Amino acid sequence: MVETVKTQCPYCGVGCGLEASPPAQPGRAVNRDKDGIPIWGIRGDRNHQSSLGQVCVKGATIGEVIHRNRLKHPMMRESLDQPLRQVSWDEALDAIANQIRHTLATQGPNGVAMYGSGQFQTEDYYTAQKLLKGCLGTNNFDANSRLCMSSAVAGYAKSLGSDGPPCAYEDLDLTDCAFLIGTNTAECHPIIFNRLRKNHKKNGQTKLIVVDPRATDTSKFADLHLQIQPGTDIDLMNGIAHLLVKWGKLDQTFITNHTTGFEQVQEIVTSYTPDKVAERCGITAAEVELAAQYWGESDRVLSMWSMGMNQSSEGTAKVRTLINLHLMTGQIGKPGAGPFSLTGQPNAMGGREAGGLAHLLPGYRFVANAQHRQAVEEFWRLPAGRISDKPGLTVWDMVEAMETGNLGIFWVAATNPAVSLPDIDRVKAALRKSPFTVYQESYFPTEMVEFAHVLLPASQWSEKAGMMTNSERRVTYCPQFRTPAGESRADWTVFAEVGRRLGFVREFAFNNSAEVYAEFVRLTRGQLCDQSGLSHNLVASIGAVQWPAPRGKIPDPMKTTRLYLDRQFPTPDGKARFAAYHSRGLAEPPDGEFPFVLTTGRLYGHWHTQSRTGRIDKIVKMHPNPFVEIHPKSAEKMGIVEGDLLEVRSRRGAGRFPAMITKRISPGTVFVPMHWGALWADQSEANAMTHELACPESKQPELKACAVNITLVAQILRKTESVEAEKEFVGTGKSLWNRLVEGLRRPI
Ligand SMILES: Nc1nc2c(c(=O)[nH]1)N[C@H]1C(S)=C(S)[C@@H](COP(=O)(O)OP(=O)(O)OC[C@H]3O[C@@H](n4cnc5c(=O)[nH]c(N)nc54)[C@H](O)[C@@H]3O)O[C@H]1N2
Ligand SMILES: Nc1nc2c(c(=O)[nH]1)N[C@H]1C(S)=C(S)[C@@H](COP(=O)(O)OP(=O)(O)OC[C@H]3O[C@@H](n4cnc5c(=O)[nH]c(N)nc54)[C@H](O)[C@@H]3O)O[C@H]1N2
Ligand code: SF4
Ligand SMILES: [Mo]
Repeated sequence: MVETVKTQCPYCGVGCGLEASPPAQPGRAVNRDKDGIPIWGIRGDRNHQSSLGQVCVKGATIGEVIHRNRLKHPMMRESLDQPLRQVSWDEALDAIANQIRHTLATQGPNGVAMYGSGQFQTEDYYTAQKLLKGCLGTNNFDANSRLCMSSAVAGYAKSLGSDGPPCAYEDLDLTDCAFLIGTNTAECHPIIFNRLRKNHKKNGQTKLIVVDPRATDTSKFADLHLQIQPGTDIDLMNGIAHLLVKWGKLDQTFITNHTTGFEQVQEIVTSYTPDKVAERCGITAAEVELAAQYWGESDRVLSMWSMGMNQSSEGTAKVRTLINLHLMTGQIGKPGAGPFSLTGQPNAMGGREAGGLAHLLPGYRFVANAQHRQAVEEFWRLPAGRISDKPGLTVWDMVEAMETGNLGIFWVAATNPAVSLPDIDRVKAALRKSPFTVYQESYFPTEMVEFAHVLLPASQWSEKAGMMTNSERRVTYCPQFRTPAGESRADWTVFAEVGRRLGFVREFAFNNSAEVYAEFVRLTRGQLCDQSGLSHNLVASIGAVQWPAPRGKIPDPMKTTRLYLDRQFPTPDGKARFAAYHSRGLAEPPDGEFPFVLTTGRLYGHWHTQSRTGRIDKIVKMHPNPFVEIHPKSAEKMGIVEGDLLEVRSRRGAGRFPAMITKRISPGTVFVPMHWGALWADQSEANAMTHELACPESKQPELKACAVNITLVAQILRKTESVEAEKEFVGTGKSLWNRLVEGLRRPI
């Protein structure tokens, strides 16, 4: 009899602990899905310190979808206009190894590129780094974290000396001022939000500030919602800094002993008077003052942020400006306080630890640092100089390299770039030019299938064993408890097998993922993200633990760790760095032709491109179709009523969405959710409109803002008309979405 197993939720970066129990339980009917197939039961793990038994709808329903619509066999084709044919693993792996050899011979190592994901386990990430950066000598490994956390990574590294969120979830209970900026925590990190709300409700003194151009389920509970214009975060934060300086609400001792560069910040913020800031941000001066007052008067300020900050052409500057506020008030390195990035994906943190971006190496090391390269080369027993000193291509560089014929192989795993990259029509055109694209995926179909020459079935969470690190640096062991679907294999085993076929037999002599992890942790020894004291066995037996977890000390899973309690930062002089920035505004501001700012983001039930959540009835019912949020004033001016079909057009492309008229959005802004790719709705892709312009420091694209115009393309029919129209579609086999769009609306 298989027992209940403990694991981590494979969706968001909260990293809730889950318990999975087998379909058959003594004394109970077998747990089955709607088609009668036995499924594992999922519930929260009360002993997991990150979530204490809580789960949201995504985690709770994961059991319903892990077996459905799976990609089961390798498939191949010579060109994209041919149908895919089923092939053996041998044939597929040989084809990949041959293409890599051919590319190395004709284009050199930089013709090889891999695009991975924060949904990898740490072992997948590590094996890929060793293959690309070590054995093949190219740093062309990037991950979807480029679209997600890279501004946070750059901001932490530049301001504090290293990546690594310093805080812990326990700080949610202890803070007396939570500053939530660019995060819809209630929908996207719900269990973190619940925990914060508990403190907020119980303790009347705790203040909750939300900075977001939209009113969201998060801002609903705020004591102060600053509904700023998109892209004005730096103005606001410099405005808060201005007042803190003016009011003398500074921690001078901290500034003097533990930081450098405060003078520049002090100078730059002098011009950020409340009136000026209020005007730029589209809020009132009193609101700016109140935010500064809450910040200045609180003993423990905890700021949290995600994509409204990171996905910006000045993402790193936003993050560093936020960290400035913490440094000037000494709000870091103590319980209940600190700058706390909320990680998007379940193991984007592990990815960063394993060096999973084009400029990183394992153990929070950098490609550009000669000592770091040498340490990793020696560890991997590679010849000196094998690791290139140049950062690899970021994912957008890879798109451009496909356009110019500079990639011989583009290898994609655990991400769906045919939906999630900006300027998606351009991306699709580039993918069509790629001579050889490998796509490693668990589900079938997804939008990316259309662009794959080789399709490899990936075992997913529950079918492979590995580690994931969540937002608070807690590492959870995720065991295998189900049989892999069809012929699917764990991602890391595929990378290792290709490595062996290319002659790197010693490098990839791993028998299982525990051995991969054991090797990886040795590379973290003495680094900030030290987890050399951890192993699969240890974490499986004692439960999830936070790093730092150095060798020689048995970590205590009940103990909370925080970074920088000693106020020593991992910079050469041990001090944190202030950074003074003026805002440069949006990369593509609205103008006469494109008068609205389009912002994009998430909904509570859906996960990204819907490969899983689009196949769960309960969630589809929750969020049945895409839409565009538009303010009543704008709608009225254009004669738009709720449900009308609108075309949202930017300089790059357009999509069509039913209007959702709401005061949640400000008049000059519209919002479209990112979840509907070509597979799930017709012409409703958020990324048809977005652009690739990115932060110069983090190379993270500004997915949160582009300029668009709006036209009315079809009016919603009155109720009686729509019932008739609905009848016409019965039995035509069209999707509910098509029926809605074609049947319930009259073209203009
Ligand atoms: N339900 C659900 N949860 C998820 C995910 C999911 O797909 N679905 N994905 C996970 C992942 S990978 C990520 S990265 C996180 C993302 O989590 P969040 O960042 O919380 O989610 P988003 O909806 O992308 O964006 C957050 C907010 O940024 C605001 N925003 C837009 N522009 C600006 C701006 O200029 N300034 C400010 N201050 N705010 C702005 C938007 O209005 C939006 O409400 O969620 C994770 N959790
Ligand atoms: N307009 C707009 N675009 C955005 C964003 C936005 O806010 N607005 N957000 C960006 C952000 S923050 C993110 S994180 C990205 C997310 O974008 P994507 O990474 O493209 O989204 P997912 O749908 O999560 O894709 C992950 C895929 O991996 C597959 N998969 C799951 N488990 C495994 C596994 O173990 N192995 C393999 N090989 N495959 C597996 C899933 O089935 C799924 O198809 O989108 C970005 N794009
Ligand atoms: S909050 Fe995130 S980690 Fe927790 S159950 Fe929901 S999706 Fe999973
Ligand atoms: Mo993300």
